[in-house]
Amino acid sequence: MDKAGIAAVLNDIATLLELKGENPFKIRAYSNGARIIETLGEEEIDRRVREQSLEEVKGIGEALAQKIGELRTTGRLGFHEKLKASLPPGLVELLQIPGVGPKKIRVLHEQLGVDSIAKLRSACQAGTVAALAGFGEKTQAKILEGIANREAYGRRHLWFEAFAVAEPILAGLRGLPPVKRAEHAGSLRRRLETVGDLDFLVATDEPQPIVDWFVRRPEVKEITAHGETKASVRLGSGLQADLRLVPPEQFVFALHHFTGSKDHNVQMRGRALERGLSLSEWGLVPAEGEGTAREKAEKLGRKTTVKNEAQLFRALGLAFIPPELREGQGEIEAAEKGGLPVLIEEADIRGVFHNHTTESDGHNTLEEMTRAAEELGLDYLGIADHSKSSFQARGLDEARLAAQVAAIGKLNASGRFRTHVFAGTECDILPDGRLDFTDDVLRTLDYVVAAVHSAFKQDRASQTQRIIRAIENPHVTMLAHPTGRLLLGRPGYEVDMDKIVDAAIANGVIIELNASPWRLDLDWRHWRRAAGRGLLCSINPDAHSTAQLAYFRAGVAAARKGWLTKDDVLTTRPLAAVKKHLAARRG
Ligand code: DGT
Ligand code: CA
Ligand code: CA
Repeated sequence: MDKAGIAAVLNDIATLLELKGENPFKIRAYSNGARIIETLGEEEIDRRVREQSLEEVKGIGEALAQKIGELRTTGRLGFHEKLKASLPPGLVELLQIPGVGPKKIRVLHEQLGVDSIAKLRSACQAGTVAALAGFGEKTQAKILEGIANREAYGRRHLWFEAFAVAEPILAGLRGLPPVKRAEHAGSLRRRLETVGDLDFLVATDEPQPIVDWFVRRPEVKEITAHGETKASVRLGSGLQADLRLVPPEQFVFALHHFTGSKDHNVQMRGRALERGLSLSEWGLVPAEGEGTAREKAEKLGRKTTVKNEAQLFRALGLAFIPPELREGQGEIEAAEKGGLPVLIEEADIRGVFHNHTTESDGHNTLEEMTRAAEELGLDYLGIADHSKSSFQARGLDEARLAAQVAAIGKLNASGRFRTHVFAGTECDILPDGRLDFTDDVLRTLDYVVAAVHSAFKQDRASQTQRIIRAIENPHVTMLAHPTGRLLLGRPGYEVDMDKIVDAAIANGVIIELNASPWRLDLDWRHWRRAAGRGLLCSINPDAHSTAQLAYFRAGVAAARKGWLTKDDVLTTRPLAAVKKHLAARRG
């Protein structure tokens, strides 16, 4: 078992022991052990298990060393399994309800037989929780509210929407006089496709007025924590936001720490230790010597020479790692070797493909879409309305498509807009992999986006074969949203993405990065390897209105997470080069 797995088991043991009411020192030994194991290298763990020298690591006692050894060599731990079996499985879940800690859970379980969230809700509704010693009406009401909130707010939020909520808050923070610096952190700054909560970080010597400003924002629905250097609130949208305030000299370290990801941080701390340094939210200090990392950092205080993140990375022999890449997926190795990509930027985008008009299910006309694209400064706009099989989206038949092609030709010839319009189609891939239009029809278009909109439930092999058949059609320029997933909605259909990427490369077909914030499909986790093998990307907003053309920004964020450079993306190329690419494709 790898160290992340071992740490997870140790943390789980700590929680289970807490539920059993075990001695706090014993509990802390396990949670400390989990933290320590994450800072060790995998090779070091192997060596120490072999040499039975884990106990020499500070904070790991004999009992813990034996358990880590068992997990490492067998992947299981008898002690953990017995402990789990001794508690009803629903008890652990109860920990997720705010205001319900291990102590209360024990009482609820012993006195009322509560061992699940559903039973806890019934007990509250029946009023029996309020009657317990140490609970009362207020606690009971709070638990019920917590259960209701968990259902309403327990979900994650789309990055694009969360970012729009966060921007004015950040601007507001930056405008407050005592604020020296303010940034987003967490998954929002890393531009993960969904975020759990918003994280804000502020550098200041005078935290109180800033905390007060934050909790009094009009969009705040509930204050969940209100401290001197920290606050948490629930916003109207159900989104939770955390604010942390630190002294200016600590800002860079806190920013790096609270940006995460956790995996990235664990690797960075390990790297610091190899250099005799201890990296934490407080600072970068010598690992040896008296005192905690925090005490040492506070002693160094304003003398720290690290003033920005670039200097923090440099202090560990690394090039600056953009937040989007901080997912613990090889970015540190790349930064060490000077192998980080020069990531694509919003300003690199010259045009957008795969957009809809009122001819199918869009909300704006061809002219309105073109004007909006021009206002965004785009050199070209690709229209691709639905094809006839997508009747629910008012898909175009051959005659309406021909009329649209003529209208686009006329608009381009009129010279009314600086933005060139490409005529295309979002052509359905039929269940057997044939396309919705014949080759003779497809030939009349500038480009073709092939898309699955039906028969999602085919088995993996047939679905893969179906899509590959479409890719092999010489008229297909790009494949749309290759898994069909809707974030927070439905998972994608089953496909062998490696095979699809191979087929796209072999046939010179582009795969889109559908930039709709609900899709972001193909997922960023695939792009680094796919582009490395030669796959060309197109960042397509799939806009159904003029406002949605701006979705390309969410696409650029996802592309950056996928390590993509300007050269990996068709839509960074100038109009002439794109015309040439499309013409060559049509042969
Ligand atoms: P989210 O909010 O679930 O989308 O993900 P993050 O990455 O924003 O996580 P969050 O808000 O829990 O914490 C922000 C960052 O703080 C996280 O990326 C790494 C760092 N961090 C510091 N201490 C901890 C810790 O004890 N646990 C976790 N999970 N993260 C920590
Ligand atoms: Ca967060
Ligand atoms: Ca947070």
